[in-house]
Amino acid sequence: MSKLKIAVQKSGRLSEKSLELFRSCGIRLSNGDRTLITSSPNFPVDILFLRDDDIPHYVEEGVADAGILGENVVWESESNVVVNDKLGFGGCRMSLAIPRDEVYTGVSWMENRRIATSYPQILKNYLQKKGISAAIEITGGSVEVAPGIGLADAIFDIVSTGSTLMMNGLKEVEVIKRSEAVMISSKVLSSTKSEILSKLLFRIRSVKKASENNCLPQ
Ligand code: PRT
Ligand code: ZN
Repeated sequence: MSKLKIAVQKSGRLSEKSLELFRSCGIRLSNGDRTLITSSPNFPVDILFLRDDDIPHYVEEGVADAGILGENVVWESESNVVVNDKLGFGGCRMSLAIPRDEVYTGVSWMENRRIATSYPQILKNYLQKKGISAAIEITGGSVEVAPGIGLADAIFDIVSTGSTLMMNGLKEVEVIKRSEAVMISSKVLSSTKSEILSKLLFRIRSVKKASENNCLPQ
């Protein structure tokens, strides 16, 4: 029988919550370590554990049929997949930040500046839309240290509580997008797999609604 292959983050902020989502929908998963793949004994899904950055491409290519990841990663990849539902966890902002002591004069402050980010595509699209020309410095991790070490004048990064910015002497000046975990799927699913996905999304929506109405034990 055909199963729906769903990619989730192997180890990171969304991993536990993604697995919890399946459990809350009554989908049992074998408890083994997160090897590459695990299946469910009571629902036709296989779970694939991957780095989040690989998920859009794998879904686009049909290696996985669906995936759970931050919508920010989907935007950055500009991949051709369906974004189904927002899942209600992993919420964050994608913001521009500058050194605390700078006087911010609006987005034109960014003109001819260097902005460090690990989301160059989203930033490029935003700057283009605003008609701002700036140099984008692509950094893999620890973007927030870039101004302090003289690599950039500003950063574009994910913010949730704001404490990372604060600890690095930065202030948030523009919120460009708001992201959260989403379910994506391939544009070309067989009818059986589409049906499984619909059933899964129906369960997810019911669980979400029930918890919003506080009818489920938390
Ligand atoms: O290994 P892999 O590539 O799979 O994981 P990753 O390291 O790329 O991603 P991970 O696990 O850090 O984050 C997964 C997803 O969680 C992101 O793509 C976002 O959709 C979402 N998310 C939610 C966050 C945050 N909140 C968040 N606060 N991702 C990262 N952060 C980081 C941010 O980059 C910054 O360094 O936390 C810091 C800011 O947090 P505050 O609370 O100090 O503002
Ligand atoms: Zn990643």
